[in-house]
Amino acid sequence: MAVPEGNDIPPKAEMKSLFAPVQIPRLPCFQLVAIPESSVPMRRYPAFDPPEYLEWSPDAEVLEEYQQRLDRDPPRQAIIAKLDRGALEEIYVDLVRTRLLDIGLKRWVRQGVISKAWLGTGEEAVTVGSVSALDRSTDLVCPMIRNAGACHMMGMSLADLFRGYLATPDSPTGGRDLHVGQLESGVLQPISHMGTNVPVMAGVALAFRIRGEKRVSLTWIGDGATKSGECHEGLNLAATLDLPVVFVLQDNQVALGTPSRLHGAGDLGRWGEMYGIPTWHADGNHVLDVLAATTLAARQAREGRGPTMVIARTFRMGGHATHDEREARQTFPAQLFEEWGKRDPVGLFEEWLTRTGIPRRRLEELEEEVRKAMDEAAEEAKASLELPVDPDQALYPGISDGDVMSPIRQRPVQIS
Ligand SMILES: Cc1ncc(C[n+]2csc(CCOP(=O)(O)OP(=O)(O)O)c2C)c(N)n1
Ligand SMILES: [Mg+2]
Repeated sequence: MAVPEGNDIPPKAEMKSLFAPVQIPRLPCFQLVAIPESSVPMRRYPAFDPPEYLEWSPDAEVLEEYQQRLDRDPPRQAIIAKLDRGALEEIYVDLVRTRLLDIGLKRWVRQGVISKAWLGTGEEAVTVGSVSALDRSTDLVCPMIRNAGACHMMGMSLADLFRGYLATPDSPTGGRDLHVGQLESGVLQPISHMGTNVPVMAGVALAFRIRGEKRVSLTWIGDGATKSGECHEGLNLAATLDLPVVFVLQDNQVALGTPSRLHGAGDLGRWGEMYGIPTWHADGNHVLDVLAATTLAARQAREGRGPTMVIARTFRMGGHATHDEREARQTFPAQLFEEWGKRDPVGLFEEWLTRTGIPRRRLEELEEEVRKAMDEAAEEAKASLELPVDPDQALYPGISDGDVMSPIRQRPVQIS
């Protein structure tokens, strides 16, 4: 898709002032370098970004906390120290791609191409960090609405993700559902009902164990979803049977229009304990911290020592979906948006990378590549709108024949 003419996507502005120098202890693997005077921040999109991101510049205190988070924890630090430049750049690309997918969808909503989109702006690090910790050639994930990044990270095409929204006949679900997945890529298609994916992913983990495979399954659970009966049942099952599954509790402090303090009592941070599930806490806006915590959690699950949990606290910077952004901003005090706005997971990681010596122009280059790929994928998906929809195609081949369900053994759902 061509970038729209006009002033909604301005050229990169020069950074007005560089932030105050911060004393950051050196990681063993990285040579910290002075930030070049000519550095420019990541491209911002005034028509689509949360207001707190528009004039984003790194906050010295937040940045220091970002570094110290790893320094305080030697096992996590060791995991991060092993990431080479290629791996770090890949994580950056995954973060930017996840952000730009949201922006592409939001643009479509504005243009009337689709009526609504469920986005994960501000929460990208939870998804990108946890998927980066997996063995993507064998493990299996079940993403929720804020985890679209998992789909492209596992290998689904961006065009297919756009097609999911367009419900075209060639979309991953044949146009039947915007919750998409692709088993060949290790992505189990979720269903909308909150909490139901927890017992399903416990079942997937049970299948891995019965087959004697060293694979893990992973799913994300929203703070709101923790209140569902299925979620409780699934966690209990996984814990009782010691299944190799990782649960990432994505606590964005809100469920639809209800802040978490109103939808639950007690300390969500101790939630895993209730089931006897070992838990790692992570800063949900810190992609490396989530990556390191999930690596430790997945390692333990893969060793056959039962399910594990990562609790990642973050904040939803937008609405539940594009339709309620205004209400969402009224749900919490403006100050909270300001505080979490300073913790833009993409901006913070970009700053961290430049301090490890990756030139900012390299990051710009990567961002530009992602932006182009995103535009092309959106265009490619739109071309699928030309495909005729077969009126009989409302049936899942192999799942149902007319309105009669096929016997379970004839259904095509197979995890290879
Ligand atoms: C069983 C069930 N009840 C209600 C809904 C409607 N619903 C969709 S998302 C959502 C809130 C989810 O909150 P949370 O689990 O915190 O995830 P988040 O949207 O914050 O990522 C609700 C109530 C649903 N999908 N399923
Ligand atoms: Mg939530």
